[in-house]
Amino acid sequence: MGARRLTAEIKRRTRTLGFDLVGISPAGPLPDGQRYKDWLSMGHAGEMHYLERRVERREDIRNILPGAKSVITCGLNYNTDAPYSTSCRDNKKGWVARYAWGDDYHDVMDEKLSALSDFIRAAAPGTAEIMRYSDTGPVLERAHARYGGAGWIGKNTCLINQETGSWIFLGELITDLELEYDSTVPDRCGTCTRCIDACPTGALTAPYTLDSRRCISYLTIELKDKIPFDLRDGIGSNIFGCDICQDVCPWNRKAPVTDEASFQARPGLYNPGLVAVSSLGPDEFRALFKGSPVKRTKRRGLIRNALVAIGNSGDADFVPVVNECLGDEEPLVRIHALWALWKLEGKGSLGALLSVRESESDQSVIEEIDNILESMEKPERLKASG
Ligand code: B12
Ligand code: SF4
Ligand code: SF4
Repeated sequence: MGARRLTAEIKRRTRTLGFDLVGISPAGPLPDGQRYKDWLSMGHAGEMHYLERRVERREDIRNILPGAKSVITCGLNYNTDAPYSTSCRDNKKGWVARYAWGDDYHDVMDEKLSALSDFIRAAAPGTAEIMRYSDTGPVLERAHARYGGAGWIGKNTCLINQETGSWIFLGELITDLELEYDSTVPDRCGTCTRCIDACPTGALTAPYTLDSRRCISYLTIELKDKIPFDLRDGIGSNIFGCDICQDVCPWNRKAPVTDEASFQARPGLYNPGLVAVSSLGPDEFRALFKGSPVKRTKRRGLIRNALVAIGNSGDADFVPVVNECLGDEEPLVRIHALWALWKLEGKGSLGALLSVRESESDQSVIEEIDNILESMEKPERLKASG
């Protein structure tokens, strides 16, 4: 089969498999490699040290598959018809990012990419190699998607497609097959800066530049340790990931809704109650998040995040659940419970803080108390704590 016919057949198959986007680009050195290295050297990857490894593979995909000729990028819509985070204002609830409401996309994407790979092998019997990735390897997925014409990179750094918006997962097949290639599409951000203006932690430090160390998605999912003191206020009610810079994007205003059943919100994951999340025991956590992206934070990380949201709620009804968390076996939970208590009660929390300081043996928790006590001395911090 010739390259033209094979390309058409592959694209047709991506549609029947349920993919919403497809774009094919030639394998080879990416002009974006330098951008990537600059990003790393600015420290923007934070603690995600795996991003510093195998840079040469990200720069040129042929270092993953020698002899690769084509990258077939596939996109899968995960948007549902539930309202955006920017319209949910109930301070008793936390926000889980849209991408994490249903089943883990890595599994869903892998199944479809594997089926596409089987199809290509059958259609082109001489094909030696096909490799597949979806957030599972050293591949600059957005860059390949852009070169395959699947969309442009927005100022929020997401891949945006004119028809489908940016609620799209990416995955790709790398193959030694020669195919017909798509052209890039123009950047349609224009003069808009909504995402930059709306980011509550200033993570979009410039158009097209994201500093992970300030991004709520990083702070609530990737960061395993305590959340930096001064960034907690900006996290608002986000307890797993963040959708704000996509919620405000005009290209998502009319984003189509997916018919992928596995991305529909599981019960309890759309805008969950903060009391319920902070009270999860280890077994409940495991059962609720089996096969869900949320399991990545582990129980202690999710409760850490919920306590930050509670601290930001300004709602004293949460004090009993915060007090429960002060007795949690995980120091990470105790640290953020102390902070939440301070945020909810201001100077009224002083007695509790001092009494915990007497009995606490974990150094990181003691440090947190000292930080809070120091902040109490500063009137501007006190004001912020309500
Ligand atoms: C590390 C990582 C993160 C980090 C850093 C994100 C970032 N913006 O760099 C954190 C934890 C913050 C994160 C957050 C999210 N992530 Co993430 N993440 C990744 C991961 C693993 C690597 C990305 C990376 O290498 N970043 C470093 C930067 C420098 O690279 P880059 O963003 O890919 O940009 C390159 C090109 O796009 C190009 N480029 C960038 N800007 C421009 C501008 C111009 C003009 C040009 C010409 C080129 C260009 O050059 C860059 C360097 O080569 C990818 C999977 C993968 N393997 O690619 C998923 C991925 C990017 N994440 C994804 C998702 C869904 C998210 C979240 C929406 C999840 C959430 N709701 O919380 C947020 C979105 C936050 C945001 N605004 O980006 C999707 C994005 C899909 C899409 N439509 O864009 C990916 C592709 C996973 C997937 N397979 O679907 N993520
Ligand atoms: S995901 Fe949230 S914190 Fe991260 S850049 Fe977008 S708006 Fe900012
Ligand atoms: S909000 Fe505006 S600037 Fe940001 S990605 Fe969307 S169109 Fe581009």
